[in-house]
Amino acid sequence: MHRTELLSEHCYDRQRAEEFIWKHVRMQGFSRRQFIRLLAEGAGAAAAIILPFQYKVVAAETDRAILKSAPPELFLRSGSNLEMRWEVLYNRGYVVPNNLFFVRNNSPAVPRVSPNTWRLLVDGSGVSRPTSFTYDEILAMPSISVIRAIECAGNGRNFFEVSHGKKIAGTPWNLGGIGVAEWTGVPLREVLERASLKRTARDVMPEGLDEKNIKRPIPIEKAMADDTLLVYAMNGEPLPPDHGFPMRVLVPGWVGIAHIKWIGRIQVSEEPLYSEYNTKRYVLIGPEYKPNPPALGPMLTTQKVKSAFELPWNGEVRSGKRLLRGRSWSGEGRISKVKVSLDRGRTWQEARLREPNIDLAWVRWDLDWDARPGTYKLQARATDSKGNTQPDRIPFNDEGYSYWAVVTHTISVK
Ligand SMILES: Nc1nc2c(c(=O)[nH]1)N[C@H]1C(S)=C(S)[C@@H](COP(=O)(O)O)O[C@H]1N2
Ligand SMILES: [Mo]
Repeated sequence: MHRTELLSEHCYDRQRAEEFIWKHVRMQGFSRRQFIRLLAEGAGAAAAIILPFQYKVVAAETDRAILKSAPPELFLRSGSNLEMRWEVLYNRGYVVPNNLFFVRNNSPAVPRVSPNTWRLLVDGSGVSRPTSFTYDEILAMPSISVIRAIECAGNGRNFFEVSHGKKIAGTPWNLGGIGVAEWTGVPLREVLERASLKRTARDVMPEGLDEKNIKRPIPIEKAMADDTLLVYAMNGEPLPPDHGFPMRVLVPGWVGIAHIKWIGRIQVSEEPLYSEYNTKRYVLIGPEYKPNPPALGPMLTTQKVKSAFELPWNGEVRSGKRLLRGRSWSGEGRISKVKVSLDRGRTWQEARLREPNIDLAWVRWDLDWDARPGTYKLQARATDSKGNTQPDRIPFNDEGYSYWAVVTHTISVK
């Protein structure tokens, strides 16, 4: 098969499926000719006859685009996506409760999966014993809980319009495409090892059961990290349907799209894996970015350092003494410093950081503010533990990913 053909997901998947089935029929003593005949009956059918488990991921029933209630005072809705309103965090704690957590669905509907029939298939050239797990089998494995952020790569997209004067198609996030939760699950490493992970494994591609079968590869090193999890609980509750029930992956620090929801399959490969989500989308395309074949530009991996105020956009607050609050975060570490300006960057004050300050999650900060009537141009600039500081301006990219420059938040005090 030609290289270009492998860029088509369909060709690629078909070729992989055939290789996989061929390996198994050979193990069971079938001849090449019998294999070809089986293929002619359809790869799926062949797989069902020979394999002790279903090759194709189980089909899922679909439901509405979003299941949780999304009143306009809590969320900004855009199609199948819900943006968190930052002001709702003002009187909350460190984690974002499940009912307030943002939602980003690429497929038109939430798949409904029964934990009784659900299976997770781990297969591909990178494992020597393809294995399928039931819900209960995974629940019975040793689990851990970690507090981490999930943030959409497009979070902040709207600000490209402000900084570069260009409106970009795609979910119009302000900065509410992020949330922090406590995630409970089994280290992905554990699951891969139970399928006899090969030392030569290179890439790991979790695949969703939603209509678009969303999938995006991560390198084996990231898949084996202590806090990369197969997640089944969120803030102490079973993972809600909108967030990937029965299970999703957590890939700390990485772009939201890496955290595949409604997972049905994990392909492990000795060869680099590609999907349109790391070749055509979720890559940086623009005058200042070079193509990165087979990807159209640099692939997005870790999230940048950013900040937001716990205030409504273009909102109003009553005059008086108050705590001006916000949060800052980074996909590369924890936050070491936050500076705040009330006058669009003319003068700066250092904000007080409040515990906890967890790596790859966020930190809450505040500043005493004697808010007198008038219009304020608030800015916050964070620095993370790797020394990355939010810049004033970043280069444009066509899809509007990764807006991490300082944002001006206008507030009028009445
Ligand atoms: N299967 C599947 N997984 C998915 C998505 C999707 O559409 N389908 N969206 C991704 C994107 S783009 C983001 S930002 C996060 C959002 O997670 P949340 O909806 O739980 O907040 O899930 C990711 N995982
Ligand atoms: Mo996303």
